[in-house]
Amino acid sequence: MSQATRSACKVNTTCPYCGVGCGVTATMADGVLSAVEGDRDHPANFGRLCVKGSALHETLGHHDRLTTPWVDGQAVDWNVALTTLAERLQATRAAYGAESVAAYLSGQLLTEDYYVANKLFKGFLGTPHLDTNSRLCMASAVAAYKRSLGADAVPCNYEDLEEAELVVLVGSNLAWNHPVLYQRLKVAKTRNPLMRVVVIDPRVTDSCEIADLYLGIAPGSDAVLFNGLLAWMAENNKLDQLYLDRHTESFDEALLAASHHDINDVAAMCDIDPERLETFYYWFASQLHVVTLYSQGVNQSTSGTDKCNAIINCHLAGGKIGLPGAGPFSITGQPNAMGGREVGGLANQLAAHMDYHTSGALDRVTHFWATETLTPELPQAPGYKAIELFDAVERGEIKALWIMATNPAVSLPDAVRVRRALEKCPLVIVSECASHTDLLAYADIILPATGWSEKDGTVTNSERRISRQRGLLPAPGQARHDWWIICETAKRLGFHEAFDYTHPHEIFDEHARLSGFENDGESKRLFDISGLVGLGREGYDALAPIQWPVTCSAPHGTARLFEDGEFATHNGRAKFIAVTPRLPEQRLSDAYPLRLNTGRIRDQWHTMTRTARAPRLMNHRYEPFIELHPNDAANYGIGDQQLAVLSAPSGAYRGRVRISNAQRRGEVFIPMHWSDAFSKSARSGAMLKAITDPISGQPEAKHGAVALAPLKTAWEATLLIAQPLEDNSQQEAPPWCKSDYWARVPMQGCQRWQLADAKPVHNWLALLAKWLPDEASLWCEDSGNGRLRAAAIVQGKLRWWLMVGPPRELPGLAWLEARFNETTISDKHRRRLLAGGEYGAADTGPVVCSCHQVGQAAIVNAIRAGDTSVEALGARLACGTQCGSCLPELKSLIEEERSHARAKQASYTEVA
Ligand SMILES: Nc1nc2c(c(=O)[nH]1)N[C@H]1C(S)=C(S)[C@@H](COP(=O)(O)OP(=O)(O)OC[C@H]3O[C@@H](n4cnc5c(=O)[nH]c(N)nc54)[C@H](O)[C@@H]3O)O[C@H]1N2
Ligand SMILES: Nc1nc2c(c(=O)[nH]1)N[C@H]1C(S)=C(S)[C@@H](COP(=O)(O)OP(=O)(O)OC[C@H]3O[C@@H](n4cnc5c(=O)[nH]c(N)nc54)[C@H](O)[C@@H]3O)O[C@H]1N2
Ligand code: SF4
Ligand SMILES: [Mo]
Repeated sequence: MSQATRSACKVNTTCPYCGVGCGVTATMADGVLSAVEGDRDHPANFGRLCVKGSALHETLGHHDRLTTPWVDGQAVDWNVALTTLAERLQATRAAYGAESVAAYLSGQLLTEDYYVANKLFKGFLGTPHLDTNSRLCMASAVAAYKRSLGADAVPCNYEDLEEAELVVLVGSNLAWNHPVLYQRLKVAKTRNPLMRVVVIDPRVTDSCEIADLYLGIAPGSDAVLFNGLLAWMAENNKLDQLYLDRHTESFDEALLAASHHDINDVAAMCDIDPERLETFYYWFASQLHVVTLYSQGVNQSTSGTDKCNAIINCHLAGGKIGLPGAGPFSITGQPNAMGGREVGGLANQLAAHMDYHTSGALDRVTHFWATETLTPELPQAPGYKAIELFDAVERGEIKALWIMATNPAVSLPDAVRVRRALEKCPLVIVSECASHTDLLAYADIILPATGWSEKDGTVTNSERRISRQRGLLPAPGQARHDWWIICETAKRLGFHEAFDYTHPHEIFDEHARLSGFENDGESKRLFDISGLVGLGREGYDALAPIQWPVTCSAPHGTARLFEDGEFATHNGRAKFIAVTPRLPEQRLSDAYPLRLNTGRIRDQWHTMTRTARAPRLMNHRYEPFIELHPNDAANYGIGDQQLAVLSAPSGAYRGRVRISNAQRRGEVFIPMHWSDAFSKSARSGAMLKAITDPISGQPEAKHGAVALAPLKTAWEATLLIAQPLEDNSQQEAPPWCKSDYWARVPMQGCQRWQLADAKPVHNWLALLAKWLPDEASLWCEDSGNGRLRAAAIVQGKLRWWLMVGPPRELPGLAWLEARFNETTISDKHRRRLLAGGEYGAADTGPVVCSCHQVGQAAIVNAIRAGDTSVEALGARLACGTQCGSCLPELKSLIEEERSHARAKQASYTEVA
């Protein structure tokens, strides 16, 4: 190959994971995306990436991708798929009316995809039933901003976090879920020693690493706490009376509702120490530059909207908004949850930040989309929000449902019922990239979509910043862009002219025009990007990150909103909301006595369809788990690392127990990531009731009620098996999936299966012969204690390796993983195969630093050898020196070792 074709080029794009929206610089060489690094000029991250972002290039490749459309289980070409889709949609509408058709979208679509989907369903199919997974995520934050500030508008930006004197994290594990922002905050705190950080979360998280004060509140008690703060500010003369008079309304009502309890009562209701509470109140009230950053611990609640408003109330009361370093900052989860809201992709919105009841909106949008002559006309009122939508599917009212870029069979609460509803629905259409998701089993029509690195368009991050995602690689097989799929369907439905786009820049242009259309005077909307109209293909391709609004008076975008105290309400005043705190609706009982908290882990993204493709991201937490307080573990007679089962009326969850002082007593935490594609029974969505906030419709995903019991096991085993050569999308589940417990862990060149069952196995070798085509070549058995190790080598290649025994007896698996990637196993390695490592090689333990694959055992040994700072550990082992996501965990390991050493010292002193 010539030198010229080898030359690499760098292209800037945006990370497709969290709402931080980091700029990514991709290195392209010979048509291959060979490396990624943080874009140094992107204002969200200035060159940083977290562990997920920096593994993006490891998640590519065509394996396990959908590459062809399917109709009724048959692979078909696009023409057949689209024609069938259009015919069936048309037939459904003709037989049952426009409102029998619905769409369920995702904050992971690009703005252009979202725009055409919204336009097709609401504008041309005339159905209001189009909602999105942002309902599970941002709906409460949106509703609260609208009630109080008059628009769904995040006032702050990332620099405000750096300029604040006090940052309050409420229900946000920023260190794991918005890691680059967390790193920025951490650096700012080092630069400004006066800056304080408060963490409010029932769980001690890695974000507590930088906390000056931690309030481990009772789940669901946030509104009590912030109401208490409002009352305390009033009592202690900490209100900004001038701001209240000039820029707000309804303060008295809000204060009255907040003044029912004194600080001791509030502390008791939140189950925290009153002195710590008062410290927080004092800090908040005495600083002007306060940012309260909140996320799912607040939003995912049946009173989530009120909780957000209780926070906003305190900011308004102190005039802590519209200033550098101040404001109520709802941090966005998905990469484009904000973009979806901009186009109007929620069931209660119409389009472009216009609601159905917004004065003149229906006429304006009808006019803009030129839908005057259509029957039916635009829907006249809001449609079903996510939970209601699936209820309507179950009732048989919705007959055709198109789901794009989300996996409701896993991520919706009461997911078992969702599956029943999908089974009953006559037409389920799924647009998806991955070939193995739980949802695909329910689809009549499957449409293969392009994914990150292939798609072209825009996303908006948490600070209202619009950035380009750029298409770098060709689509695998017949996969197509989501906007193309939607527009081709629209054309086949007869709407050729309105959907005749040739490139996403044309869609973006229309979206920008609509945002500025009749946007003045009485009908002024805050969301206005008319300054980006007419970019053309070149301007669009070169578009640099920019924060909306972008208008002729703010052509370079707007960093901060409401600086003049003028809000987007009808009279320009921000409205205080009177909040009456409510407890979680899912109540504990004798049968279900434990509070279930669900959330995210550092290295995985949602249902793992993308992050599990990078084996190194599986090493931090490789199995579904249940985090449990030591006293609860003792009460239930469950040891650390033992398997256990949680049950709820709607389902069960099996995972490995992690005993942890980070949990409060009576509360358990499980990750939201595992689906049936990765484990036997570990879907958090199956454990939650589908109860929602009456205003936002957001479900209560943080407050389930469950029972706990040990999982009975006669044996546990770990099986490593070479990757099947063929794509296994159509294969049946392997026989060991009949075991009571399994979890699948993709590794480099092999798959790991963790297995357990209650029935004893009397002859393992006979069972293995049934399970696996290749016979065992080596084994050693200790039947006395039920242990076995075995392996199969075929033509010099390692085919599988098995250990019967608890996983804590496993050797470090990196050595074995390397053997699966060898064409021929050497005699020397063959002799060590059952041991699973070189003679005397130390086990490195579970991986803590994913970037450099450094294990816990190695870190603990280094600490014991005298490396008592993260810098020293970094110098010796390189851990924590790349993305920095593991630094909190390194610190807690150092801390743990210190307290072990202290405890040891104390016991020696006692003896002496
Ligand atoms: N690694 C990773 N990062 C992600 C994602 C991912 O899948 N993986 N997903 C992205 C998305 S879509 C989202 S929405 C964000 C979510 O980001 P976060 O909101 O930070 O994520 P969660 O882990 O769901 O929940 C946050 C915290 O809320 C706490 N909590 C539970 N109940 C309460 C309560 O009653 N009060 C308070 N104050 N806290 C409570 C939990 O203990 C948890 O630590 O993360 C984004 N970033
Ligand atoms: N128990 C519990 N449940 C929760 C939560 C919780 O904290 N606890 N959090 C909720 C929240 S905040 C969220 S955001 C949701 C997330 O939940 P989901 O949206 O269901 O999760 P994902 O795995 O991100 O699903 C996205 C799907 O789209 C596919 N995909 C990726 N890119 C594209 C694309 O460009 N086009 C198409 N067509 N497909 C694509 C992916 O392969 C994947 O299957 O989960 C919610 N559910
Ligand atoms: S912080 Fe979020 S946007 Fe940035 S690299 Fe990590 S996952 Fe991507
Ligand atoms: Mo989310």
